[in-house]
Amino acid sequence: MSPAHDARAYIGLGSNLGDREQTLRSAVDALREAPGVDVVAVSALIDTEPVGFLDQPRFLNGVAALDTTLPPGALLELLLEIERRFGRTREGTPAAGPRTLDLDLLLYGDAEIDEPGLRVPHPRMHERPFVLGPLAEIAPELRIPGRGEVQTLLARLH
Ligand code: GSY
Repeated sequence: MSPAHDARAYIGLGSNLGDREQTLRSAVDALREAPGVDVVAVSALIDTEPVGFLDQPRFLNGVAALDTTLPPGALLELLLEIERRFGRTREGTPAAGPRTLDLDLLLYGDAEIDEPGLRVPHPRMHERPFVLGPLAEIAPELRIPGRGEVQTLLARLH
């Protein structure tokens, strides 16, 4: 059964190790099966140049929209748990290095949260083409609280 609609959240999807597409599709399936989560849209998955730490394989990126009854902290815990299920380790690896799976909490409704380990909107999403492109595809009217319209932010990057 679909959850009552408490918040529309957006999740960044990324992978640059192993079978990237299989991992991202399976991670979205894991989200679909999670209690309190209703996946409402998934963007196309796009092959992208690494940004930031350049000496690593190319990424496959996308974005999912979901309606959730989970509060933001519980949603973040779910994302971290799914990352671990797909072999993501954070210990002993560079923070910006290769990863089997990245699930970033980008937006949680209009919420602006700045707590240790939980920053929403995601602090770098407004400058990342591999986030803004897929977001513009599935939510062209979306505004990022404190930053502006996704379409405008994306146009500025070109
Ligand atoms: O959380 C973002 C991880 N990441 C990516 C990514 O997902 N895609 C691309 N293209 N470059 C990246 N650099 C980092 S760090």
